Amino acid sequence: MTRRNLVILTGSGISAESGVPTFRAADGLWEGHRVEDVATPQAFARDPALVQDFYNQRRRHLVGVQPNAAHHALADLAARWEGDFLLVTQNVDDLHDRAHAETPPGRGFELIHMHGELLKAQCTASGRVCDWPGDLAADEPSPFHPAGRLRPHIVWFGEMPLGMDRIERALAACDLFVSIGTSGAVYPAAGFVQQARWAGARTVELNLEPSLGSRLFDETRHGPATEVVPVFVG
Ligand code: BJW
Repeated sequence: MTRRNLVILTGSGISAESGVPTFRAADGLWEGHRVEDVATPQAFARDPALVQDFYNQRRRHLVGVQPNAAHHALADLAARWEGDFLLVTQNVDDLHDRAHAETPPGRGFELIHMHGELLKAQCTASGRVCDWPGDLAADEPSPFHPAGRLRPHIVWFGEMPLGMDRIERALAACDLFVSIGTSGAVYPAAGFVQQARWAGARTVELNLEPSLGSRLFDETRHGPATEVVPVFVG
């Protein structure tokens, strides 16, 4: 692993063995709802109580889970990596944050939660973000703006993912791109491998099974993240 500019993309598969459900597995439904039915601005407008409840329950669950060997392996890698290391996670859990807090990373390290963070809330009027203040009600008033409400700080379908300028710059300059635990079903993240290839990067997939874009990777290793990630990072 001598390459300089590293971009790692993670998805829900990396947190699966911590006990956080993935989205598109058989058990990926929440009380019978597809993620596409609760994770949209339209769903929030239609039934804010249902959507707030979906996220309140997931926050409560998150408090009881821990980072696993795959999160820790990436934190160890970040601590010894000498070049730029951008970790882009689609996950809204805080398991990478906790793993990296235990093993402080090198100076070239950055973590972007491109789909937001469960433990934060956002004002619908001003866009300001705050720490999760406890369970949110359907019409939770915003502390920032009299006409605003607090919504989950989550990027829903049809909304612009976070940090895209930084991610695009890193992909354009990357030497090695590694995708871990994601099905490749959701864009723009699913297109990152192609952008990395255009930049001339080597591309590696670490996933339980071949993803939708598996053929775009130079190397694929399939198995549980807690096994394949520690072996890959060495
Ligand atoms: C393991 C494992 C183990 C299991 N070890 N592995 C038509 C065509 C193309 C695009 C579109 C389209 N129609 C609409 C779009 C755009 C849309 C989109 O992609 N829709 C698709 C459904 C087609 N995207 C958007 O709307 C995004 N915004 C956008 O595009 O803005 C415009 C834009 C323009 C230009 C530039 C940039 C932007 C926003 C997407 C928001 C996604 N939000 C969600 C929910 C919010 C978070 C939450 O509530 O928790 O984010 S959806 C959900 O999917 C979540 C995830 O982050 C995301 C990705 O899922 P992930 O992580 O890949 O999970 P799974 O379950 O799919 O896969 C898990 C994988 O792990 C599997 O492969 C398993 O095998 C594996 N695995 N156990 C290793 N132990």
